[in-house]
Amino acid sequence: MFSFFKRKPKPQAEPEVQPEIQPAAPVQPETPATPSVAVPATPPDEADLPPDLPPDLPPAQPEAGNLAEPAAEDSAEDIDIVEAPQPTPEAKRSWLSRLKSGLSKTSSNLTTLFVGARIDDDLYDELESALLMSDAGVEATQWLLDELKKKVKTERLAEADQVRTALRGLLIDLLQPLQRPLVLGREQPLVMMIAGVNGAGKTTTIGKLALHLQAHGQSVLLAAGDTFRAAAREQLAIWGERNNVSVIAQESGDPAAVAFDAVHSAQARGTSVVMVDTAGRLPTQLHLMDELKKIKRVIAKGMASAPHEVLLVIDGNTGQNALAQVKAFDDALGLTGLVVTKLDGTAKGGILAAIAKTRPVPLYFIGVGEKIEDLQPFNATDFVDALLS
Ligand SMILES: Nc1nc2c(ncn2[C@@H]2O[C@H](COP(=O)(O)OP(=O)(O)OP(=O)(O)O)[C@@H](O)[C@H]2O)c(=O)[nH]1
Ligand SMILES: [Mg+2]
Repeated sequence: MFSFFKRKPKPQAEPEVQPEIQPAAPVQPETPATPSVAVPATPPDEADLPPDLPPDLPPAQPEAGNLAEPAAEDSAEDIDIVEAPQPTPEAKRSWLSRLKSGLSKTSSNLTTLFVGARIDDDLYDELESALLMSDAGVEATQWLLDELKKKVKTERLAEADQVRTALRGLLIDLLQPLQRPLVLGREQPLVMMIAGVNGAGKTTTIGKLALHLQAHGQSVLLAAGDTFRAAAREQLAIWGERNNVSVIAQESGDPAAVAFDAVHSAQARGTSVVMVDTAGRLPTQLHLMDELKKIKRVIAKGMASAPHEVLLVIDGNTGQNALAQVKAFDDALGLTGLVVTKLDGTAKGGILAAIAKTRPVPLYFIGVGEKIEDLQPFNATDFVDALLS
């Protein structure tokens, strides 16, 4: 496993969460939450939710002492970088080689054009085509070409290989701002909502992340917020059962209610991280986008500062459409991070440059396969080296 997250120091051991699948109470539109229950029945309707926690509910538990400060107030000294065991050189090579083979079409297009080339307009034209074909988009392509020409001039580059090295540096500069660690332990629970189009890899990513988080000493609770398909609920439930992670699910009904219930359960149990799965949807399905906004609002009714992370999962093979997805989901939800999956397939990779140039939402993780170790933190230098070697 790579060094993965940042987190605040955690003086207290967290309560153990037993593996279970816990159905939430069914939604009862006319009935308010029963006052006596510790973990409340899910509130019936957004309109009925109180502006703050109702007095009978257990408060969020910052007094647990370990996780109370918001990230904005953290100083660099407050945060420990969690050094996960470093991967063996073979494991890292294997992961990088899968990334490289996934991006091989783009890398061969980008690298062959420099072989034995003269630095002239033809080279720039070919580079422009290769970047556009890699899904980098017009804006990022133009920026890269302009900057590259400037560098060639100011640094008096005379060899094609030097131009390639200059391109590498520019790509790293462009992608570096996307490389950000997910900071753990800044809230308890840390609530993460996961959205994306159908089949992007949301549920699989949640499963992989849950195991990574557990490996970092975090207890995890999942909310099966994909209430459209029974199969989706079961996918998460079976996954949770196998991996000792609790799942809050509901036979049918409102995904916002499931999310709300999960947040309260996590507060009551002292769980570190809640991940809310959601059903896949296209940004053009406005009523479904409204439903996502409602889930977000209702989570905030359960815990005012939540959700702390709103992640969009993107299939790396969707080309320029991925950029449209980032814009639409960001406009609707205010994204805090991205996960790009399936970079082991036929992905072209340039889409990351387009995202960095037009909507630079942090890219926390990239996926290069279906196994748990196939999800790794995004590293701009490794990625660019996979693209240009
Ligand atoms: N090759 C490859 N497959 C992946 C990766 N991530 C997810 N998948 C596969 O993509 C398929 C869809 O994954 P899900 O996690 O069910 O996607 P989802 O976004 O939850 O789908 P819906 O809930 O139907 O919207 C599954 O077969 C996963 O195994 C990846 O990084 N590489
Ligand atoms: Mg799913």
